[in-house]
Amino acid sequence: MRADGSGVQRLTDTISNSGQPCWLYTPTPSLNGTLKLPVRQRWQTSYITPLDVKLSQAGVGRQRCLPTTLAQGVFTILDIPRASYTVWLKQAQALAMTLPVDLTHVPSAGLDFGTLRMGDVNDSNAIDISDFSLLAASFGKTTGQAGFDARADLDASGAVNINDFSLLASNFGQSGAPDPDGGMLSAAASDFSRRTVDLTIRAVSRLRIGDEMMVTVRARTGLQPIDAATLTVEYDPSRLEAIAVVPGAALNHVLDSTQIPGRINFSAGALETSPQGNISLLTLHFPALTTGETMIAITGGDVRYQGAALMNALESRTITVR
Ligand SMILES: [Ca+2]
Ligand SMILES: [Ca+2]
Repeated sequence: MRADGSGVQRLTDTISNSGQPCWLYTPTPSLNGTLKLPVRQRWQTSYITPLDVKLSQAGVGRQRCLPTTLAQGVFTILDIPRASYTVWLKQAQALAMTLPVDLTHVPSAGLDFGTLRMGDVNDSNAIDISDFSLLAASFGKTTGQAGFDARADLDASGAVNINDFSLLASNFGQSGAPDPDGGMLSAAASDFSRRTVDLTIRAVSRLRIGDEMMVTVRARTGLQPIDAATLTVEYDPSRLEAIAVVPGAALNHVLDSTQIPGRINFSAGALETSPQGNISLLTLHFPALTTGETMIAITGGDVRYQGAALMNALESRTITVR
């Protein structure tokens, strides 16, 4: 019985016809959740992990619970008011997910959330280069060592290594189900005084139709080391055609390289080294299709070192095709 007396129903005893009231216990529903944590072994302590669970109706959060999984990957939430809900679940290093549940007429329900998508090192509900950069900062470190960041130890092995990178890379670029309470967790505010890295374009400014132009996108960092970069390059696909995208050698772990006509998205990072100076991030090969003036522009980007945002300016270049 809850403090407000609900959960217990008063009935009149009709069997003995004594006229005395009797009490029938009708428990409020409970939820039994199951999930899998990739790479980790069930029945080991690494499977015990805190969760943030929110029950919402029509997109509005109604109840928040902070259960911890047992070693077999299950958790229970008791005493839930009878209704239908969307259950939003987040583990700090994984993307959030949702499942519907109807607890209107049942004493309990089971929900299988499947395998969590790991890689959200900074608990922002998105997996991007800020997570990669934090992982890179702790790469090769083990529990107890200076610089070890348990958030980057995605498989809870006690070491940040290539297994953690693999988990992050497999989910790179993805976001979790939105928090029903809205404001989810933004990454720590950046120190703008550290934003000193420019993304630049190196290309010939004039070429003849049919010529193949090589365009190199670089990070100009000065003495600032970097460990990850992401960028978008845009161009006019009626005038230029990108036929090859070649990653640079300095950020040698490519996390994303996708292209549609007119746009290239590219993300890469380094785990073992922290390059600095004039770093070639990628080289693009463009044959010129038509004469006239056209532009190649870096329209978005983010450069990181040990999680800190460093990007200052983005460059564009005008190209004349004769
Ligand atoms: Ca994140
Ligand atoms: Ca690990």
